[in-house]
Parts: sequence; C-alpha cells; structure tokens
Amino acid sequence: MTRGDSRSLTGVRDGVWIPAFAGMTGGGGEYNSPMITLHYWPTPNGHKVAIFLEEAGLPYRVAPVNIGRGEQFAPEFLAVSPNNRIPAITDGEGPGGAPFSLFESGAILFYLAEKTGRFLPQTPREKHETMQWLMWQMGGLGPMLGQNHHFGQYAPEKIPYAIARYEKETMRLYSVLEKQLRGREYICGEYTIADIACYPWTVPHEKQGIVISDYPEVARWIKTIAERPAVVRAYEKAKLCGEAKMDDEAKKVLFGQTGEIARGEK
Ligand SMILES: N[C@@H](CCC(=O)N[C@@H](CS)C(=O)NCC(=O)O)C(=O)O
Repeated sequence: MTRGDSRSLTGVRDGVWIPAFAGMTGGGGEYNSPMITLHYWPTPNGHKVAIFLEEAGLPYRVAPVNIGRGEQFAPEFLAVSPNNRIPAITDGEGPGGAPFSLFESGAILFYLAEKTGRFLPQTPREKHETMQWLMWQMGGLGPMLGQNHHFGQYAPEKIPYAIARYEKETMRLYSVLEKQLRGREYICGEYTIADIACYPWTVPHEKQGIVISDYPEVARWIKTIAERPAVVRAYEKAKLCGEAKMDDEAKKVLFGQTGEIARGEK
C-alpha cells in the first residue's frame, strides 16, 4: 500500500478515519482541529491507543502511517514522532488548551488517562501500582515479545539461541502475568491502562509459542478484554487500515534501519 492508497480510506465509516496526513500543516500535525488525531498502524502498540480512545468515547480521527512502506519517515510524521514509530497523537486541545503532540504508547496512555480521568486510579497507591504495570509492559512485555516475533517469525536466519532466549523470556513474562491475575479480574483489580497496554501483545500468543491453557488466568483475562465492546470496535476499525503485512518490502524498511537513516542522511 502506498501513501496514495491510504488516501482511498477517506470517509470510510462514521467519518472518524481520515487519509494519511490530510490537512496537516507541518511543524507538528493536525493542529487546526480540537479533535485528537491518532497516527496509527494496526500493530500491538497502535491498538493500545485505539482501545483507550474507544473505551473513553473520545472523538478522534486516524491518520494511517504505513510503516511497511516507510511512511514513518515522512517529515510531517517525524515532526510528531521523532523516533519514527507509531503510535503518536496530536491533540488540538492539549495542556493549557494549546495544541500538543506525543509519541510512545505508554506516555500517550498516561496522558489520555489524566486528560479524561479514566482508567487510572486516583488514589496514590493504586495509581503508582498501575504505572508500575504500565512500565512493566513498556520495558518488558512489549520489547521481549517483539524480539520473540522477530527471531521466531521474521529473521532471515533461524538462530536457535535467539529463538530460545526470547521464547523463555516470553514464558517467564506470561507466568508473571498469570500470578498477578490470580484473585484479580484485571491486572490491578479494576480495568486500567495497564490492561490496555498489555492486552494487544497477548493476542498473538500462539505465534509466540505460548500454549494458553498453561496460563488459565491469562486466558480468562484475554477473553474478558476481547469481549469488551470498545475493544471489539478498536479491532474492527483497525481492519480499515488493512493488515500490517510483513512482506519483503516491509522487512527491508523495518529491519534495515541505521543511524544514518534516523538522521535523515540516507
Ligand atoms: N516503545 C514504543 C514502540 C513503538 C513501536 O515499536 N512501533 C512500531 C510498530 S508496533 C513501529 O512504529 N515501527 C516502525 C519502524 O520500526 O520503523 C511505543 O510503545 O510506542
């Protein structure tokens, strides 16, 4: 899919999805509108923010960024997300009412939770516990499962040590989650941004080498979240972007990145 193809998404369903970068003015994005713009591609980190926005019922629009075709290097997108990664948001009504943009899904979830007063407990103890599990996802579950996907599914060479290393780490992390969920409906008791951050990474559990029946609490938690109407809506809308295909071109874009590319010198 090229940027041009993304534009053909104009107007699909209830008007919240817009073509990539439509109306963006440069220097940081869609600042003419008070509505939140989600810079998005249907991947686990992208799903997190779409789930939050659906759960909170915030009006938003989506700017698809086809990371398999290099759209994350467009200057308009880099102005919002200098790390050339999705997700990112622009909020026409940020802190103090001024336009604001953010990248890093954990920071975005925290921002949206504070903005809306949803999915982050207000009492200090519960709030910090939720942040602890959010950080666990950002520093552990996401990156380690990402390496599991890389070496198990995408790497051109099958490296047994790397595959085993990340499969073992995956099993360890699922076991930690399993223990935490004993006696709790959600990770921190009530449904929070910690669940929203972790869930999308556990959806492809089979591909991660996980036998989900070995983790009955995690299986029960996955099913509960999958059935939430907002989660169903987020995944339905994700299909409008198409699939995050890992074809040869995508592998070249995603796995060939160097410092020179990040500096815009290549
Ligand atoms: N820590 C970041 C990770 C974001 C990330 O890795 N995004 C991937 C998709 S899941 C991406 O945009 N990849 C584009 C690239 O590698 O160039 C977050 O949680 O937002």
